[in-house]
Amino acid sequence: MEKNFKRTLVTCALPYANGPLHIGHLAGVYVPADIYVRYLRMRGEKVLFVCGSDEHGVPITIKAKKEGCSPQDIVDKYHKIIKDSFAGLGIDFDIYSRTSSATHHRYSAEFFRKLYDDGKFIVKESEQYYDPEAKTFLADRYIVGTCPKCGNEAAYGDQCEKCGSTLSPEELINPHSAISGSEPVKKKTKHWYLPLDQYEGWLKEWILEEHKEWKPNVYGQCKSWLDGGLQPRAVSRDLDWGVPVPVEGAEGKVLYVWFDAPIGYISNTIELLPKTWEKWWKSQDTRMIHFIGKDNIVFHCIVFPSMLKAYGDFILPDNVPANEFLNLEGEKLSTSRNHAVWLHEYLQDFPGQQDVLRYVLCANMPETKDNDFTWKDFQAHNNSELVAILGNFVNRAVVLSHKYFGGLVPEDASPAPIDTETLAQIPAIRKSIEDSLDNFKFREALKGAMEIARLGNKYISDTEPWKTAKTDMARTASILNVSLQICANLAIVFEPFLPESCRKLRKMLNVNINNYGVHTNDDNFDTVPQEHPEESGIVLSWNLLGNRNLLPAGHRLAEAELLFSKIDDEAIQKQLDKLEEAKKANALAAKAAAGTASKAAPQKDSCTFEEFGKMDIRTATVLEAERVPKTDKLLKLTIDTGIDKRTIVSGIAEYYTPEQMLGKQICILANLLPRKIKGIESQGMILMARQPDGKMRFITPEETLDNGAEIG
Ligand code: B3M
Ligand code: ZN
Repeated sequence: MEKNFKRTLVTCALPYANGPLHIGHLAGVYVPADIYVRYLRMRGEKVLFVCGSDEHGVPITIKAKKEGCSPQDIVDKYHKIIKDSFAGLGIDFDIYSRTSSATHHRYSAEFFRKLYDDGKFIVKESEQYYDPEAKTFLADRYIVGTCPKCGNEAAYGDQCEKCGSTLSPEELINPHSAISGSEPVKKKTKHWYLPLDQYEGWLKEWILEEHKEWKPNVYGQCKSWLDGGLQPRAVSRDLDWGVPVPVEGAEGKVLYVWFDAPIGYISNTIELLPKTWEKWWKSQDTRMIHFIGKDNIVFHCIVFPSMLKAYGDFILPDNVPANEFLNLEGEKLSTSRNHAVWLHEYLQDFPGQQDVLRYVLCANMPETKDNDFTWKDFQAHNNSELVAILGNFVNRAVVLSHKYFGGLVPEDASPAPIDTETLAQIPAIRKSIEDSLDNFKFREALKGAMEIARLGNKYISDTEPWKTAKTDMARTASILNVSLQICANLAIVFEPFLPESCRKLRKMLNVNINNYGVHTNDDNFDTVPQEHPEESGIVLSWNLLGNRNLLPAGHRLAEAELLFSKIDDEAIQKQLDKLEEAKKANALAAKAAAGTASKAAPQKDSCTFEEFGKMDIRTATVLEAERVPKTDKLLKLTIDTGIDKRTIVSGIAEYYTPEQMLGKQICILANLLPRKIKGIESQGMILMARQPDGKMRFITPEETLDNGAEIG
């Protein structure tokens, strides 16, 4: 943090409001961002923490069609689920708004219009797929067909979700519109493009030269994009869900979702701070940090900065500490396969244990490479670290202080070497935690915090105040004083990582925290502690970390409360079973899909309506049935067609006995030219359905009809 800045704007990728969030999102983006913001605030920095739902884009409209509701219904539903999950996990944004808000629509249209008026776009005509029946252009996602690589009949025009191949609509076999089912045609359309190629030189300088400090995964991805050469990118789409393009003659067009979504960071700031938002976006002494996952790097490092640069007065991100992906039990997290731990379900299954998930996800954060979450590891982190070390130490210190000193902080009258040596280690640990956090190394920082808890736990185990209490109360007082000072230090150092547990810990210690960040209005950062200020004059903040005298002798403690509790094997097994069930359901679905995809006989050549109309298909009833001698497969049937009584020879003896046939109502092709089979004239054909495995069954009307009823 060499640069001289006065405030920090922290943004988190706006989650798509087309589904709930899972632990991958949390570990990749929101936990690190929240830790970082809490840390800065405790250091007394002014921070604005902005997020919201990304509510536009084609997937939302597809989901709405599938569920038979409007896109607005979809985003309303998931916006709420997502927002509640964040609150449940203590991810504490200053604003969590949405891109369907009026402010966002107005501001993103204004942003586009300014670039348009300044001549920053180019206009291109191109041929795009069009649904002639629904009279609408089709995004690649809206075109469905058979995957040329794996035969999946429900592949999208941009991707096959079964085999994971990236596709273009041209590659699909039998492409059809997801809206009407008709075959798409190509049609000319006009779109606005941001000519990224014109920004390439500037981007190379700005990123590759001036931001060598960015994380290697981020820098590397930017470099490979820039080395590959940039192309103009369309910023509009033919779609009816989104922000309408604010230009005449642009009916039926909206801003491309990746154009309007990052503007959501700005419009959400405007919504919160209508008068002073520009200070956060346009003054050089503001530092902006984008927290995102690795799939969003190009948009945040290349596209959005180019948009901001094109506009003019905006600041650019100072850093974009993108993470890699989190896997689950050794496999990729997958929304469509339901291989995920959903946050709203976690919060239900583990009430009050949000910090455990924050802790485990931070300990396994995919900072430099993809990483794995397993439920066993989750249990181990909880039981052997949070419960056995941090929780156990705090509990012993507070409970013993109540037991021997009536809940008052005892006096440390005669410090022993072990006391001073233990406390003396904290400042160095603090230094290394700060280094880690300043460089977005959250796992390392968490390890540092845990080191202080280990230190305390070891100290109290080594000094055994429950034993000294029998012989030496002065010594016991010193030990518990030191232990409580360590507890107060823990309340500071863990606040960014485990906010709910630290709230409990502060309550036990009867202290407050100054996290400086709470917004009351446009210009006012409230620096007054928010918690029970009347009870205690003690206010913790980051700059006190390492201090040996946070709690004065005589200070009253509140009752001890357990910070963490053991998670048993049963709870873990339940989660593993849940994943296993999802797997089984997937396997079944895949089997069913593979069955229909590969085994069903290919469709025959097309016939015309007239050709079909020539067939005289009727209901009829079997009057007599007998085997045709010397054959295995043939039955001779006498049937009543409603027109006449006639004979039909049919190859169904493998599937039906003559007795089973008597009295059955069936369907026949009545006007098939007669043919001789084994010397018998067969006058028509019985309609049968043949399964891929060869099994045959009659087509019979749903209820008995008159014979001779016409079918067609
Ligand atoms: N909604 C994409 C994603 O979740 C997206 C982020 C927008 S950030 C401006 O991957
Ligand atoms: Zn495929």
